[in-house]
Amino acid sequence: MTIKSTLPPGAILLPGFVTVAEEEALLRALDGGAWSSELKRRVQHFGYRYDYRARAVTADAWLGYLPDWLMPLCRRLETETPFRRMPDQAIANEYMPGQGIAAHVDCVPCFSDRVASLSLGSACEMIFRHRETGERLLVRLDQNALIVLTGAARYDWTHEIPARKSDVVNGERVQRARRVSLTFRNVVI
Ligand SMILES: O=C(O)CCC(=O)C(=O)O
Repeated sequence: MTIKSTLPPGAILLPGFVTVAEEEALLRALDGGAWSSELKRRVQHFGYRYDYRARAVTADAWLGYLPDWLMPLCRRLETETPFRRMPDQAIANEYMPGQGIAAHVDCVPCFSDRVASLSLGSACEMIFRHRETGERLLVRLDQNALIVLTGAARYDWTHEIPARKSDVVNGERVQRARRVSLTFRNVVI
């Protein structure tokens, strides 16, 4: 069965949110930082540490303010996107070919009502699944695009990235390359 290619209600996609030069600078800054291998994919946490086991952010999880190099992007999230505020937490995820992220809704008691994710390095397919009806939607997240999840997309649909080495895009098999995402949130504690 083919999956409909459309955004779930409440999801807003902003293609080309950063330029190639900005993308390179963000990737350089991330690769100059300390990637953690606590999961199958490597991650970096900024602002607050998210505890994957407890599925929680605790008050003692504060890591400090978001780094200066993220500030221009954070200001743009506040003024130019439906995210509409300064985030205080960010997680970078690195996906090598074959890696993905399991279906989930971002922790509801931990994070506020908006989540924004920027795709760097390459594109990917994100699958949304309605928590009650099981309906599935396929969304292509292009390199340098930003997706903002609000409303139903934030709460009523899970999102996931299938762990695959290639995807079929417009009928053609495309090998995956390294993708790094930067996901922004506001902690509620
Ligand atoms: O890689 C992405 O764009 C999504 C990341 C994500 O869903 C998460 O960090 O919870």
